[in-house]
Amino acid sequence: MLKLPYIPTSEELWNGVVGIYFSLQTKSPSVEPGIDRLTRLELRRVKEVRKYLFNTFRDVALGMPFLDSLHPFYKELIELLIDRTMYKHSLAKVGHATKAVASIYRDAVIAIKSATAREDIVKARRKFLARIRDLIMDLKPELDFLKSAAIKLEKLPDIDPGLFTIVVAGMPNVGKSSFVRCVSSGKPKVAEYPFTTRELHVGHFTVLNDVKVQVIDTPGLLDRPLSERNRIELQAILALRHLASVIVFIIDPTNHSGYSLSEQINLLREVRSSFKSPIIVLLNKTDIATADEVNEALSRIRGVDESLVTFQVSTINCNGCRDVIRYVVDNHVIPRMIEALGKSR
Ligand SMILES: Nc1nc2c(ncn2[C@@H]2O[C@H](COP(=O)(O)OP(=O)(O)O)[C@@H](O)[C@H]2O)c(=O)[nH]1
Ligand SMILES: [Mg+2]
Repeated sequence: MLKLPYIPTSEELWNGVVGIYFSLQTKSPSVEPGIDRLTRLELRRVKEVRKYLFNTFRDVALGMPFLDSLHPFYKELIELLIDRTMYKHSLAKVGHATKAVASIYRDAVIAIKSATAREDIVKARRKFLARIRDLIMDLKPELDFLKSAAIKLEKLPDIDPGLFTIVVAGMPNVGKSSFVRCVSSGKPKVAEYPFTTRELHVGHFTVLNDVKVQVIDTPGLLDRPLSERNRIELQAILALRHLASVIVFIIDPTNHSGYSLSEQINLLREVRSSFKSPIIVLLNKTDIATADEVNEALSRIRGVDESLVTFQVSTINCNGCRDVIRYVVDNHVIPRMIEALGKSR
């Protein structure tokens, strides 16, 4: 999702510098060149080194994401993955290194231009390369840190936080994946999610001609009590609140999922108190649920919150799923678009 620059190691940078020196040679090495030619060659070398390091440092310093301008969902996940202070420090240090390169270059140019003999040039070269090497090696901890940060950032889930997003929750086996399949136009995509062994399953559908809606199944995240989570896991789960325009919470009123109604109601209660997003509750498996099971579930749901909107569906054949989507579009997608229109001109 995030497009990241390549982060070289200190060794790679140094090799790059040495490579520039070797690739720039005098045209006919058998002839002993005069001091003017040596001077011109050496000036070209230091200039190329400056350009190479300047571009590389700039690409790293400006190419890595600027935390404060990221969507809060990504920002929260990134801050769980990497040390924010070290990240900012590392980028600042690499950015400043462009200035140090410029100053080392200026000194070298003066020394090379004032050379009157071959030895003066060799001396200027030694000094230039030693200073460049120190600069590069001094950046080692920061470059290593940024490299490992980039590897972690690449694993962030590939989703569009700007889309209207339905987050699907509920205990295992209640029919979450089936629901996502029912409403998605294509095959849901899999996105990695840091801190959990599982992934997100991301589906899409289009409403109102061409408004894209995203529906995310979160196996392993919103399917067991939040109170059982460790701190990091919990934060990774709660980052979803920046994403969830609406939560669809699925309950299996039959005993087929292996989880009792009470366990499911407890999770619903937790999700309701941890997320600000509106919640729509689906009673699933109505193809096999008895009237008693449905009524019992409905009354327990009302016990959590009188005003919760419920739908009865059967995701095995997608019965009722269209009604859910129509409800979400009419009551949440359209109002949000109208609100967004009001903010623009
Ligand atoms: N009878 C019945 N079974 C269903 C229904 N929806 C899902 N299932 C079954 O319940 C099991 C779990 O479904 P799945 O969508 O994988 O649940 P998830 O773990 O919440 O993602 C599967 O065996 C489904 O076939 C339904 O509406 N009726
Ligand atoms: Mg599933």
